[in-house]
Amino acid sequence: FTKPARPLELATALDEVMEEEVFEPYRILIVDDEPEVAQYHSLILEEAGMLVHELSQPANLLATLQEFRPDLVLLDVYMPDCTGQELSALIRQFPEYLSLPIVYLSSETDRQKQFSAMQVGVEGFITKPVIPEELVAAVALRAERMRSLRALMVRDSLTGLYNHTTTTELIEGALAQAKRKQESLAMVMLDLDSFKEVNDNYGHVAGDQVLLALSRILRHRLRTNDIVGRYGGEEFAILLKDVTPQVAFELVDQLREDFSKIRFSSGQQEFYCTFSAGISSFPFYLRAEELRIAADKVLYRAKKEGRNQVKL
Ligand code: GH3
Ligand code: MG
Ligand code: MG
Ligand code: MG
Repeated sequence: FTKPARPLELATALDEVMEEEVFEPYRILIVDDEPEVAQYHSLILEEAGMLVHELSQPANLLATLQEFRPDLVLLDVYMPDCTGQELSALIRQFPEYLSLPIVYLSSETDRQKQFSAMQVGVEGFITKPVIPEELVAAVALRAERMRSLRALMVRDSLTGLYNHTTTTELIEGALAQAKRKQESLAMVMLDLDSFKEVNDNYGHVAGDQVLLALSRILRHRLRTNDIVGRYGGEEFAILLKDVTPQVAFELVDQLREDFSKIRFSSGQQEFYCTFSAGISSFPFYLRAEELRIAADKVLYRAKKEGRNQVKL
């Protein structure tokens, strides 16, 4: 048999979308009591394309970490008010900063002192004066590792979409923003139809392929600003920003129709798969939990009335 061209082309186009990642510059925080020293290091890193924030007042460290969200902290060891060790120990008290790379940047050349300074969970020691290439390489390597680790923590491993926890957090944030900007929002709860049967009839691997195809089409079609998460096993939560419920409906219904045309195969067998979706909206509902419950209720109605449909 010959397969129609469309699903294949679609699959390839979707693979390309998955490959392309937007590169965000590494965010580096430099803590040094001497602004000229910080500026010099900052310049080297900025020239390598990184985004640098300089901090000369260690007292503001925690607030700065929260606001700037660095991928790595470059820490001076000797400062008038406190030592680098004390600051590292402080940072490591917070679970969310346990894996944040901290690297000392100091003129201390005494090995023993370097070693004891690193006892508080610090990743490395770069001695001043720095060799620019070495500084860039040491920082880039660790910042990249931090990025990968973060990606693992926020995303679902099968689909690459946001996981349940991240989705919930992002939706809360988007809702707060919509309130400030007085914009509308639509929340979509989407669930694959009779997915247990898909697994039973075609196997778990084929089921995973369906999940992947759906997540790809969602990522491909929605705006980068929208939030798409794998909320549960075969359940997805989507938040569409600045749209009316009607526009959201049309968009999701088109997605439903296109997805239902994707042909899947398992061995010699071929099959199609559909989803149902329920939509709720802000400002009709004001809280994230209310939005989710409302969308869930509408989804339930879509299921009861025959599946493969989107309801408002
Ligand atoms: P409905 O149309 O009412 O939603 O029926 P359903 O069969 O989709 O719903 P049900 O909740 O009974 O079954 C969901 C199935 O999704 C069962 C579970 O094995 C499957 N599933 C959940 N996560 C995964 C996964 O990661 N991979 C695969 N292959 N299947 C999964
Ligand atoms: Mg100093
Ligand atoms: Mg289902
Ligand atoms: Mg379900």
